[in-house]
Amino acid sequence: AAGIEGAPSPFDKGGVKIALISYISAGDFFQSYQAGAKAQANQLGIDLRIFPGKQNAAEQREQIQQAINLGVKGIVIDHGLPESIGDVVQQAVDAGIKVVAFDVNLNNPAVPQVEQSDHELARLALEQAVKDNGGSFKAGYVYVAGFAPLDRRNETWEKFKSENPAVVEKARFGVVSDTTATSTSDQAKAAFTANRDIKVVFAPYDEFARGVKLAARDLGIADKVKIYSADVSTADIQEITEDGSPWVATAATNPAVVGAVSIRAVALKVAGADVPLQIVVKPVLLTQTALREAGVKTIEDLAAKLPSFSTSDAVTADWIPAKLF
Ligand code: SR1
Repeated sequence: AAGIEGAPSPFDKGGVKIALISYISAGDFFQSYQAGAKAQANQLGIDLRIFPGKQNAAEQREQIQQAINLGVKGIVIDHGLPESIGDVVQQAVDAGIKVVAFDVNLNNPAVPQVEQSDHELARLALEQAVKDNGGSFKAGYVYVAGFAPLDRRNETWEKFKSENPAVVEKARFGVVSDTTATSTSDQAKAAFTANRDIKVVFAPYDEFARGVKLAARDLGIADKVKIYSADVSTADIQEITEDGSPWVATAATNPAVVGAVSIRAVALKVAGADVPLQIVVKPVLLTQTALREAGVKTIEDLAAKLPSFSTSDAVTADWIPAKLF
């Protein structure tokens, strides 16, 4: 890959090897995240090595070791379980490799973390739930502990419940696997069947929301429940806006932008620039009503209507092209 004129070393020469090591690659969010990372890497002449995630902690650990042996200059760790990778990440840092994490708390002062302001994201979705349903309802909640973004969103859910004592969590369930939506759907069916008074489901991951929607449709109760989620993709927009959909709002960033920001952060570190320890990409609230009224059918439509959705001014520099796509 060609170097960039006027860029600091080593980006002036091009071909800088960077590894993107994911814990999860399946699903719209992660595919779009990787597409954004690739697009930004291409613009910076980076030789990006993508290690696909298979929800396997041992494999992710091994991939970090492989990246160290490949002689990469930087590594982006996209999700993961801190307890299984913390020591190999430290090995990378000790070898002089610049590391950036996305949505995994490595508690390492040498490793900045990119995140989507998960507290705000959860707050936006829950405020909409109160607007639509009032402050008193029986809820289902989808959560799997151990994933940094879900843990942060959970902090907001717990705070929300303590501030809204008439919101009662009747069932808690969730699975993160290579079949997240269908496995969550099976659990949602059991939860709905045992708790017929659940009217609102907080499902702060689009694969969770998709599973809950499937369960509601299969049980014939799609007109009796409302789903509030995180994340957005073209497929999500179609599911949200279709006739009779119970999925009524989501709070989301553009995952491609988050991928691009992750690459920029590691590139800046490789170039010797200072990068803040916490790098935030802000979410927006997208309601079913607003999407329908604006005729938004795809992520591209959304970006056209909401220009701020396609850009982030987080971690940038004059030698980094401002426009991603
Ligand atoms: C299993 S964690 C899933 C979440 O990671 C990213 O933060 C996405 O927003 C998704 O909701």
